[in-house]
Amino acid sequence: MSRPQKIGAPAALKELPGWTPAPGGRDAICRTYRFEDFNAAFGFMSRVALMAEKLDHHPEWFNVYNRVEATLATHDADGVTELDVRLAKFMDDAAKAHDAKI
Ligand code: H2B
Repeated sequence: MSRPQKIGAPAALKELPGWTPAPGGRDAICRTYRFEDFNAAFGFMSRVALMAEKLDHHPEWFNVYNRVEATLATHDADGVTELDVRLAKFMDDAAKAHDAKI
């Protein structure tokens, strides 16, 4: 499968309110979501996991109870691509569906 070209975090972030550059100087974007409880957070993660498999594009993420910290980058491209923008938008929509507080 051909992988998308690197666009870089600054270009991607113009399309993604709520997302920020990942710390540590790597070309990646991140966002933290907070939900009502673990059930809502894990429901969100399940929804995103199914899409990640479909896209063959997977988030780096960390969950504690109602909080999900997500980092997106395309490892094959060594940076941020349109695939990350696509997954980020899907995650924002899914977060709304699971009543994310942020
Ligand atoms: N996810 C992300 N975020 N970046 C990748 O480059 C990537 C991936 N590559 N998921 C895929 C899987 C690749 O490792 C497999 C072999 O297709």
